[in-house]
Amino acid sequence: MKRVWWKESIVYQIYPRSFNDANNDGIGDIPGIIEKLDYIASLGIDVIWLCPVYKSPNDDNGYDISDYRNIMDEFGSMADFDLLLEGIHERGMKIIMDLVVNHSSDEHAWFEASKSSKDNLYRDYYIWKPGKNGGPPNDWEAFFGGSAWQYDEKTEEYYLHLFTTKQPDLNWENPKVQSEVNDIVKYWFDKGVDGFRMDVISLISKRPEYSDMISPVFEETIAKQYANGPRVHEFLRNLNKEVLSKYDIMTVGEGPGITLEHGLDYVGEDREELNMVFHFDHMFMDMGEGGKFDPIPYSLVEFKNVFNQWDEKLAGKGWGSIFLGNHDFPRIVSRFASDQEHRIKAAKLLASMLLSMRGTPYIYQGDEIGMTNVAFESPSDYRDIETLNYFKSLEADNKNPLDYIHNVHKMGRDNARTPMQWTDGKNAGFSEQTPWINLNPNFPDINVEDQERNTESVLNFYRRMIQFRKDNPTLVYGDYESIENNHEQIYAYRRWDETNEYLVVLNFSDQEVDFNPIITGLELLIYNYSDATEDLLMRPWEAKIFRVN
Ligand code: ISL
Ligand code: CA
Repeated sequence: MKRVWWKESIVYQIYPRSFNDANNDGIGDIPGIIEKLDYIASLGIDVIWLCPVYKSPNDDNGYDISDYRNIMDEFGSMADFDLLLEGIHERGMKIIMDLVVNHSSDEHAWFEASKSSKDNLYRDYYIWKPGKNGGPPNDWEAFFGGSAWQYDEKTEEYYLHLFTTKQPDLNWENPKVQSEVNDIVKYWFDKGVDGFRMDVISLISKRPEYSDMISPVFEETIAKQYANGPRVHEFLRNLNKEVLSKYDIMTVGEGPGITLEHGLDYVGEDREELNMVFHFDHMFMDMGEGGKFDPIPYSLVEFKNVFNQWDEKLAGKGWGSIFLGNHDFPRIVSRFASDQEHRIKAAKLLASMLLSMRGTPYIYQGDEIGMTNVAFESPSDYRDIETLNYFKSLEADNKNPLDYIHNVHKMGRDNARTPMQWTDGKNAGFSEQTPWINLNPNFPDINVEDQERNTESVLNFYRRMIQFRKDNPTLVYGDYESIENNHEQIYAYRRWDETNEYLVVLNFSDQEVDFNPIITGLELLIYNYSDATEDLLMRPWEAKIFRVN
């Protein structure tokens, strides 16, 4: 496998609104990030992925952009951004931005022009269709509920929005839209940014038939109808040829609907499209028939299977990304491990996994201290548009949101959006002002300051694990093979190359497990119980990494 920096990098994702508030208005901002750059560097991070900071009316917290070349007022100014960029580069780190070009904000000048008349120059920047039988052009549903079409009285047509009504989809069939995107990307590269995470890039090419939904199961409709449209690869190859290929940058495409079958089409080394994708095969495993807010338990066997299949598919041909959560999903320790009595061990176990797999690891802010889900009591404590729409839809069905709030406690996106817990002081050191969203009340127990002082903290475990990966390129490039795939509690795998071999054993359960594969010559290197020994009698949430001699 060809050696390149982005394969060897460890990425840290920042959700600016919830990271650190420097001017004390209750909202995280760019100067707040600058204050914490030494902290991020101290973890051993190579690349920061910054969620959107562009001008936006914040219907979807910055994923609705009204100006791609300016900074959101609440986050600071372009001068602040330039300082951030400089501060990151000075510390030997890189920065990737979020590129949200499946849709813009309805307050973008393009859309304002587009909706003003049928014959204006920007009409075809978006997707407009006449209605059918007095209703929308088809029965497509939006990701966050309701029809994906919005009627506009002025020109008497509907526009497509796969997300909220304030996020109209751009029309990539229009070559002018493609060249606008090229120019935006070039603008940021010329400023010095080191790459992009591309939001819902799997959705940019629409199937021209616009036929009705093919399945009542929304996931299936996404995969077979919304995603991987006929021209997506042509669009990405053009972007690559015109802009990406001219810079030493990294790209990671986000993709609902990017299944095993499609992965290599995006990231195959011969494809000249993207470096990596985020697929969601392990992100939808615990959603029942009713979708996101109908959670079901996940099975470890299935979870391992997802990682095994993807690794096998990409091996030698493309590169993977390893992540367990982000700003759209529950906290990883609450979702895939345990946030009760074993929380600290469980968080370290997940760190052991994230940082020992083949593929570039992505750490979401707060996971490095083991932050957990939050259970707000009242629907009015929630801020996320997806969650608010869910409450609205319940009310529309004459149901009481309070009877369903437990689903939001489990799955809601705000779980990952409570402010970063820096200290046990006022507002967890996030801000002097009441934050835009409530804190998780557990901040007196879970915070950076406390964990800095404790050598056995989750935070210091992350530091050790990151250093361990850096010292051992075998963990980056070496082969991967999982053993005992049908074991329901243990995830165990080997990583090896010509010179080294490691064995990772992770007990994903509250029970003690006597795990007995026949492997000799084990030398214990990394562990999350201070009195760990070389045997494989695995205590609850115990993690061990061995050298195999
Ligand atoms: O969060 C999800 C479902 O609850 C995902 O399906 C998510 O909507 C999807 O992965 C796309 O996410 C990205 O684009 C959205 C934005 O709201 C998310 O924050 C972003 O990560 C629209 O831009
Ligand atoms: Ca602020």
